[in-house]
Amino acid sequence: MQLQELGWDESFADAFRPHTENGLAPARVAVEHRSEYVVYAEAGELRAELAGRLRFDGDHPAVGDWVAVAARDGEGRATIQAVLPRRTAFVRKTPWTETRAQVLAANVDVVFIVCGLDLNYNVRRIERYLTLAWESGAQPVVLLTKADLCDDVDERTLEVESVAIGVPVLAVSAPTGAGLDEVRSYLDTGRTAALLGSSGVGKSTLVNALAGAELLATREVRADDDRGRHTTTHRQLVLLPQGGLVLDTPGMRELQLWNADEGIGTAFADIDELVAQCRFSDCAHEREPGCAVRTALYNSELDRERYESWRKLQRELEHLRVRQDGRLLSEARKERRRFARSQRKVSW
Ligand SMILES: Nc1nc2c(ncn2[C@@H]2O[C@H](COP(=O)(O)OP(=O)(O)O)[C@@H](O)[C@H]2O)c(=O)[nH]1
Ligand SMILES: [Mg+2]
Ligand SMILES: [Zn+2]
Repeated sequence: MQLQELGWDESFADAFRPHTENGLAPARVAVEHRSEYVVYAEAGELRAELAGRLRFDGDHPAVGDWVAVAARDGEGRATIQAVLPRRTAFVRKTPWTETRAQVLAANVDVVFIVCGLDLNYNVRRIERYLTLAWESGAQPVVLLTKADLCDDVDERTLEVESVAIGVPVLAVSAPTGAGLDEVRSYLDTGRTAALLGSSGVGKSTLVNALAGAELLATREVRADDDRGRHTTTHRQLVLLPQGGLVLDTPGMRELQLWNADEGIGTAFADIDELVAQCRFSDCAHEREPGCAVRTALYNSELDRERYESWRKLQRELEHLRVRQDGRLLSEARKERRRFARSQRKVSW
């Protein structure tokens, strides 16, 4: 495999330079299993485990990361010794109760937000994904799949465009091939796109259609059996035969926000602009005089559901901040207690 085909470039090469002296080789994380990774390197596909040092502290590599590996020739195995700084990262809060970040895709150039033009269609969900996509640093593109099952594709596309400001919206169909060339135009050699969206929207089917081969397993959906089964079980970076890489992900039941102050500002640039025009800089848009947001709602210049969607995401970010502060506090408290205990020992 050629590193350039895997997305390697000058700036990653610069970041890697210190590792060259230690005899390490660059590789890109393609699959993450519970205790093992698959990485793509110049030598080909390798199974890799984390060096002990990385296992116990620091950020674990995510799919899409560039890493420095010590390869064991002839065994097809390697040890990951370091993770290079990420250029972009699509991050959510883990779906579990703990307040931690989970990187779903690292170093992707494009985030494809995939939404089906069938029962799955939901513009509010698209706004949520857009918030994290903008925050990731990658370019967001909305893909509306199953266009062959929808009678008003143009209308839906316009509707999504109105909530996805400045974002390309493409309607695609795997069986008819409609829109696939446009999708391919984002996938030049060495470029990486992540596919994110609910289960069953057609992410893996799309990868197969782009590749022109059955690279990934897809699911047969039956009307009475449409819940809770995932064919794609792990995130996976796929090198397309014609060049370009796609990162396929299992369907997500929920996408909880992680820090996304910038992302929400860009995803809701229209509301941000209004907020800037409110008379008071800390306007809560409730009863304050001179509130540009309420005026826009009143004049129907701002859609009420979009506004509610923004409020909901803002509250979620606020809630997250409180919990992050809480976690920092309790960690600091634990540290103080440890310190106090060690002092007591010294004074004996
Ligand atoms: N009619 C139609 N069905 C599709 C399309 N894309 C995917 N499907 C079907 O939707 C189901 C789920 O597809 P899959 O790729 O497994 O979804 P994923 O969970 O997002 O990876 C499968 O039965 C596919 O055949 C499409 O463009 N049109
Ligand atoms: Mg899938
Ligand atoms: Zn206001």
